[in-house]
Amino acid sequence: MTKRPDRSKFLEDFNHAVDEFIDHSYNRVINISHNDADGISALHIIQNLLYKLKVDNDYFIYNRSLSWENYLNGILSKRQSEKTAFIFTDLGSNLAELLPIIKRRKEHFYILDHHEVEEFAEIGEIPENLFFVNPTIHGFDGLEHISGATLAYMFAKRIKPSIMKQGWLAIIGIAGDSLKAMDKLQSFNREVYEELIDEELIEDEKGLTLFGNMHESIKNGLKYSILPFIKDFGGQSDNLINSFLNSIKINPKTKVIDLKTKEIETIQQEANIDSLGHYALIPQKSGLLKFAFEHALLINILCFKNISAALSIVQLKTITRYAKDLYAEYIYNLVNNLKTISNDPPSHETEKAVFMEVRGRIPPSNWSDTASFSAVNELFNPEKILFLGGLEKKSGTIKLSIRCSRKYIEKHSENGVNNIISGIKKELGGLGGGHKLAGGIRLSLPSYNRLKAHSEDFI
Ligand SMILES: [Mn+2]
Repeated sequence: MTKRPDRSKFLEDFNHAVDEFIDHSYNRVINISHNDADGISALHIIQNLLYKLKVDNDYFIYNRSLSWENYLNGILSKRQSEKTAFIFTDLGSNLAELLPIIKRRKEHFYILDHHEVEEFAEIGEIPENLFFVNPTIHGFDGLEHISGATLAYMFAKRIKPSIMKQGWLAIIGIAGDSLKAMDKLQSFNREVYEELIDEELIEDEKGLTLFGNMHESIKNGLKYSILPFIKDFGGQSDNLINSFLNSIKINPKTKVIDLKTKEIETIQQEANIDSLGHYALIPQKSGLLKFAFEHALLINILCFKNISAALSIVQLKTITRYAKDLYAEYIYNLVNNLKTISNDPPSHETEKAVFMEVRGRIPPSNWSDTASFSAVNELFNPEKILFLGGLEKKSGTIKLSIRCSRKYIEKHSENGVNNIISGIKKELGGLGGGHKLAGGIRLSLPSYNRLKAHSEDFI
């Protein structure tokens, strides 16, 4: 699995898909995308392309709560046409599920995804009506090297170069998925990032990175930063943080982005944080929406609360009161959840796994992000796999967010979260999938209990 990225193999798939898409001049194109910031950004890029091409189009958002069979049943029409194409963005790599469906259809399917493919070697032949573009099968990292929106951007821009103006959407996708400062980007993510800086479509800045609150004062930055989560200040009282800042002669009201180099040095030293990095700004937007990371996070938040608000915020230049309130509430909760995770003992711990059953302590809509930010901030033992979740009332199943640290992947590169999920599904059933570092699964209660009792068998 840790093979070197093979760029020419990937570009072969990519160019083939682009050529086929251009050659077929479809009458109708339906985009299916993922319900997160990366997926929503990819969706907007493809919608822009289809608008420019003047193709009749439609879109759907898939949240993985149904099997592909059941989900597509409601979308695929009885009448089949070769003049219709489906473009899947930021999803569609569950090939074992999807291939039997695609084989029965006349429509063409373009899958532009960066999630790992389960057991790709065993998939067999790809049907003729499927154009499968996934850089992870050629050794690329789906988080650092290329986001779903980056791939959608590359595809759309190849067909219509003027799509470059929508390139900032790719940066939203990258910021939402990679959870890293922009100086850590590699490969296609980096190339697209630099291209957009050169074209002045985005701005790159260097400074103290307190992601989640880059648009705020240093007082709120320390209090509500989620990347890094600052143990001494995260979720603490204003008084405590203000007196700390006053003691080092920094005005608590100074905006994070206005801090001088000397002040940044002092804060890093005195607060014992190491958080100097690059961040991206979207020039045509203002306030929170100007900051790529915060904008992406806001889309992720809205995806859970109000999918149409998530779709429309992308078009706005300034944030709505509704979205602003949701964001503030979310950050407040997440910071407190991270405090809970860093203070509370696990519900169950084995040699290789940490189970956190958080129903009642953390609201279900926060599980996935609490797990992600616990992992990137290493709030649990980074040598172990985190299973965080509990009973989801509406589905009656146990919903688990599964995470591991980058440290873990460096040691066990062949056995990331996606492989663990595949193994669990094979033995215990359930629905789910993911990346090397992050994924999710829904299990029945008996299956969950078996997982807990025999977690070592799956890791
Ligand atoms: Mn993605």
